[in-house]
Amino acid sequence: MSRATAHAHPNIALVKYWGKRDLALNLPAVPSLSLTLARFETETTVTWGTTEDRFLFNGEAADPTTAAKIAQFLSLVDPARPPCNVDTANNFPSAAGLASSSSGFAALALAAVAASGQEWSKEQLSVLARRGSGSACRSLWGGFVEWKLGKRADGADSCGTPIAPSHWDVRMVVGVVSSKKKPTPSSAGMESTRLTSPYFPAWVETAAADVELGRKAVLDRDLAALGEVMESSTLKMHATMWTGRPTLNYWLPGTLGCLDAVQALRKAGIGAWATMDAGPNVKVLCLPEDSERVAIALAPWVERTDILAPGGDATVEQH
Ligand code: 2P0
Repeated sequence: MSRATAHAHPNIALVKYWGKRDLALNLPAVPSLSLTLARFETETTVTWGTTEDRFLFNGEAADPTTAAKIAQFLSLVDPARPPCNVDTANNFPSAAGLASSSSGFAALALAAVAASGQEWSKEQLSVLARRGSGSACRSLWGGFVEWKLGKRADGADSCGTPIAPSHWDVRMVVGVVSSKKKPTPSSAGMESTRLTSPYFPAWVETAAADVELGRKAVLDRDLAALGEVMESSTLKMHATMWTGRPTLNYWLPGTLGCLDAVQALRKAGIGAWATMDAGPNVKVLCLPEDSERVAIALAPWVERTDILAPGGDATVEQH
């Protein structure tokens, strides 16, 4: 029996991932770019070689769907694996568009491979994390990370890669409009959008150029350029969701309230740009000195705000 514990932070996409070109391997239709966040994290302990599979999620037995997904994921680490225990917990709301699956599968990949006694490169771990959840491949690294589209049919080159050696000290102000579980899981929403939105081809066509703009903005530390491409990618993604059949809308009235507040801040000369994922919550990119003011502007529309700095790499220790 051997045991390892991993810690990973969630990431928020600045240029978004939405749509898959291969469902089984979880290969994306578009490249993407993200920021890993500090403070919010998943802690996962894997015990390799127990008497039966037992999976705990935030202290309770995982539901059957999650348990099946974890069991399958562990078998990717070793198809002849022994029974395992997994104990995973988040210090932030799960399944509310706050990217809990990104830190979840990054931590599970790291802990499972270490507990199994194997040594994999970070790229291999990122490819594994991607199989659990696409966005998880970006959470192996801190700061700004690109998820390459890749060319290979087996997906071995579709993984995260850090794009800036040192962090640029920006802030994400996370406004929790609702912490309820989202009604449509991302995978189902992506597939229905891909199959039915007439805007999906345009979404795919413009994604690489958006990642280019985003990468350049990060390297130049140009917040306005990064904020503009982030908002544009966000609105294009939601436009493809809305125009699918059936339509898919993750926003709530509070989401629009936050967007209005961000536009008012910009009119007042504050550099603030908004992004939303598969949920109603709004994350606002800004500089550290503006973050309190952004949080105050969001307050009428949200349950809570968190001001988050860029986070570091995922880590693991064997014990
Ligand atoms: C992203 N999202 O780039 C996009 C933007 C939500 C909107 O990745 O199906 O949990 O497991 O690959 O990664 C959320 O979806 O989806 C997501 P799967 P994932 O962050």
